[in-house]
Amino acid sequence: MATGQIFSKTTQALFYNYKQLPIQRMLDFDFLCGRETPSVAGIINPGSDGFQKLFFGQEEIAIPVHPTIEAACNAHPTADVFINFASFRSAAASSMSALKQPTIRVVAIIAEGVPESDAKQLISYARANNKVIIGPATVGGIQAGAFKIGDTAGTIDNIIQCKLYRPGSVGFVSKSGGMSNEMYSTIARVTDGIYEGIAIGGDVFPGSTLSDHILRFNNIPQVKMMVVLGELGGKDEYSLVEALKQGKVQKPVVAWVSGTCARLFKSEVQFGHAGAKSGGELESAQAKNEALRDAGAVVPTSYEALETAIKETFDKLAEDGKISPVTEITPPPIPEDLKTAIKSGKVRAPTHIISTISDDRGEEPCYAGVPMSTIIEQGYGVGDVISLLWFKRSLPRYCTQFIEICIMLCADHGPCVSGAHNSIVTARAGKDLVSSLVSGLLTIGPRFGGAIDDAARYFKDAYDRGLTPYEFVEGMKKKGIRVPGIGHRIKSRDNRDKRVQLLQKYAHTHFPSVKYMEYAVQVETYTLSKANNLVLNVDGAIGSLFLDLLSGSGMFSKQEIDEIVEIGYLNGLFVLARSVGLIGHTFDQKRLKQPLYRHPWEDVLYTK
Ligand code: Q5B
Repeated sequence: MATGQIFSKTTQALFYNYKQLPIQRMLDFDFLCGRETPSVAGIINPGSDGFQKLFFGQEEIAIPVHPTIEAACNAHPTADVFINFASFRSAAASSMSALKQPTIRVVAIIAEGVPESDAKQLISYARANNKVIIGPATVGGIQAGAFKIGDTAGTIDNIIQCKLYRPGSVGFVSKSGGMSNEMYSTIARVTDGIYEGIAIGGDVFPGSTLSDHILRFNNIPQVKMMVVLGELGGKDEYSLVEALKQGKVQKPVVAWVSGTCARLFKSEVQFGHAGAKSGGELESAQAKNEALRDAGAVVPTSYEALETAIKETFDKLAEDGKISPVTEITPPPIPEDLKTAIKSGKVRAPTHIISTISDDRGEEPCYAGVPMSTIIEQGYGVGDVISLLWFKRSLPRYCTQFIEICIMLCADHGPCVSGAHNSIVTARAGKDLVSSLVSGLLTIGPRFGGAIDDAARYFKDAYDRGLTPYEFVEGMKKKGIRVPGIGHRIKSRDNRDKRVQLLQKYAHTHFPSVKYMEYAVQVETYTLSKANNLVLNVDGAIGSLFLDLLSGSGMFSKQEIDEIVEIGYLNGLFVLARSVGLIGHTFDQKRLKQPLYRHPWEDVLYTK
């Protein structure tokens, strides 16, 4: 393993797997320390590229995202730390690939549960190539005032409290990441603070060991003393014992191996880390503490006494003039995220969207206040869902059934109508489902399927004003407007539209009143006297009957009915229904592998 410093105030890292929070925490730490460049040079998000927006102080910065480790290393040749947030399944492969990059010097592996055989391969490759691994199963490490890995040291408040924004004189190494947070606080209380802190991780085979880091700290002039927090299980601490005995460590070492309570258990105990289990006597916390003490480390009699031992060691160094006083600085405040500030009630911000029909923030989505489980458990149908999302209320069953009938009757009307034709031509041009569907939907308008709203508007106006069918139709003619809802290309007096008859029959049976529909039939009687195909068509039947539904159900005020007609809700029924058919036609053409459509010349009148 390399000796001395592994990080500095200009160190930059590549971050593997996009995790917004730890990256933002690194950048916040950078800002706190007064770094000029962000410590994250690039993000590797396998398979995707682009940029990710994050904050550097108050400014937003765009950090490049790369699809592969190689691409990231090529783009950022000075970034020499690889922070691996891959899952335990892919951590080994991605770490090996990073170690093989000539630009990468340090690899931090966060994942727990990396197979031991994989860890051994990584370790042997790193040692042979003079690279440093921190982890697996680690939170990472920190060089105070310079560089921090991921979530190390927790929140900004904790970092400020532990004075990690500026260097102190203590080198700290532990197995546990959680305990390292606790120790940063302890060390800040009784010394001038941390110079560098590393959590090597709790696995049986850590990428770098306690003694690796102690020997490294020994070579860093700014580190004046070292603190080690080991734990029961394994023999890692004995390599430190050896180094101490061989006089390889010249600076004071305060050490404690936790897990002395294991002896209170009758059988073997496994603590939180994979490596922390009470094995033979040699692996016990007591034996390791004893050995460290014998080798010359300052080892207290309990964890509680560790703080005093650190203090006494530090005070002695200070008395001996080996520690120069740290220049205290006031770190700049980190701007609070808007979300956090809103949550704490400190600020308020205007919203950009207002929505009243559905809410997905709770345990389950709600449509107009009705939870999804109620919709399913109480057997709601599509009509009920439409009634909740369009009309924001639960309509009586006869109304929602009418909506469902409209959807079923208008779902399709064969391949020759405008919409289906367009979808078919589009599908045969090789376009995708959405394009084919939309191409069909775009034909819906005043002549085809989109006459329901206008039918409702004109029939309502004429009926409410008490116009006779004659006055209404002739008035429309004078204005040059065809009566919406009247007329059909193939349906006629002698070839009635079955859909219209079915809708009328349903309404006669279930609706309290069908006054608008009866008026539309009177209009039809008049238009039929002019031409055979001027029948009440499906748009006209739905438009007039929906007026009856709205006014007869007692569920809508007069003002609400006017608004529904004015806004134009009712073409939505045809759009929704016909989408079913247009999708069907698209699938049909694709299933039949139909070639590109070309209209025959003989079907076109070429004229000048
Ligand atoms: N005349 C539907 O016309 C059609 C008149 C009229 C007064 C009228 C036409 C029309 C209003 C819009 C409407 C919905 C274009 C139709 C639908 C869904 C569908 C479709 C499918 C499905 C048909 C001949 C003479 C002229 C006209 C007069 C025509 N309509 N007068 N009021 N409404 N209707 N659309 O057959 O004196 O000779 O000049 O615009 O409600 O889209 O199945 O295909 O499910 O997919 O082409 O059912 O009625 O008749 O244009 O040759 O006119 O009748 O002024 O008189 P046609 P034209 P004149 S349902």
